[in-house]
Amino acid sequence: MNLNTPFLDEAHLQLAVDLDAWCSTNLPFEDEPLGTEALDIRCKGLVAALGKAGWLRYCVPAAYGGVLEKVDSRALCLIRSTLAYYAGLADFAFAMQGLGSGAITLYGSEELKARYLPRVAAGEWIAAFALSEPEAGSDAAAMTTSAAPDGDSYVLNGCKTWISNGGIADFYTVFARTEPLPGAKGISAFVVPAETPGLHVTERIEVIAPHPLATLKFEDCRVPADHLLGVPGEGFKVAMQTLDIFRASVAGAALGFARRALDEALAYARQRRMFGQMLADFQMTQARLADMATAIEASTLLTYQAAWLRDVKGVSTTRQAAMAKMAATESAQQVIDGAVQLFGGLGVKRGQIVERLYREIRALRIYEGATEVQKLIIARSLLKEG
Ligand code: COS
Repeated sequence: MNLNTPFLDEAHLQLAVDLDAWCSTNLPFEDEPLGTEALDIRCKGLVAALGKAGWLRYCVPAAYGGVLEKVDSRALCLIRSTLAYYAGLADFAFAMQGLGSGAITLYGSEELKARYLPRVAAGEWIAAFALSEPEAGSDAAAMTTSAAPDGDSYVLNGCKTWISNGGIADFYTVFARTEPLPGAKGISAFVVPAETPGLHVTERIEVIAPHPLATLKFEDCRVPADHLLGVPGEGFKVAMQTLDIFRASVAGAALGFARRALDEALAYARQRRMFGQMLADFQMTQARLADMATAIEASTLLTYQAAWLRDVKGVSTTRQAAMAKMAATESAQQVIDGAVQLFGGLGVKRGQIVERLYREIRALRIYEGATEVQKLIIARSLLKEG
């Protein structure tokens, strides 16, 4: 892995080496199709293992059990990249601890932070982020889930879907309307413990690269007012600011998948004989490998630049995170497709690493804001500036 960029310091490089060593012994290649129950067990096991090894401590600040004073965007990207290189489900388990607790780190009261973050860091409690609804995916502000104030609590009603960790989470960061205002206005954010009466998991969703995913229903689900994150009515910004951090980390994961595909393609091209020579001897192969490597390096720079701007410059990185997510996920799809093509028939055979990568990369171009949403974000930011 070429991490020779000005955006990473010595501690990051050491983190990458240490995590790589851990992954190579703790994350063996596993790809047998799992039913919902086995998948849940595998995922819970991964969260526990990542917690025990201390990697989840990068998801929270030092004051609440973390390694670093502030959550470091570059560390998140590096960790996701390394985990994704070995096992998509391990990357998923790590990412969701961060995304599901990110709004607590940013906006939680002292009590909420002290209660939730150390347990997230230890891998004891599983976190989830509940924003999307059946009629509010890309258009997140179209959500209709309501949270009506009632005494010292809020009563939630509505439906959330595509919720990662749905069914195994110990708590959900939920976005709901506290006032009947249009669009992004009037939305608030809450921490909702999974055992809260009125919160039901109504459907488990199966996808091409399986991970726990569910639809949730809220029926008169009463949440204490002190579970509010930030100011009532400002929840949309809470969601967007959380996504600003984790979109860059999606780019990190895409880099890991793409790097693995390139390594697999290189190894195969060196040992596959055809037409009296090695696959690697064909100029067409060489051109493909060159394109793959260059795409990865370009995306690496964009990704760590976005993370560095947040960590070091402390500026808003909405546009750069969108660019990094779009570029890294789109190019990783091309890189992995190229690797599958080099493998020929073997590339689509179940059990091959490149086949698994081909399924794993696809959702990254959709979740946490599809490529089309990232384009909107980038263009709006440019136009606003002009
Ligand atoms: N940081 C802080 N504030 C932000 C922000 C950000 N990154 N992005 C938007 N806002 C604020 C805006 O400044 C605006 O505030 P004001 O009304 O005070 O000016 C408000 O939020 C509404 O913003 P905007 O008008 O841009 O909202 P839109 O409804 O047009 O939606 C997109 C914007 C499309 C970018 C948003 O809906 C989105 O990100 N959709 C994808 C959702 C997603 O990622 N879902 C995946 C869930 S996790 S798998």
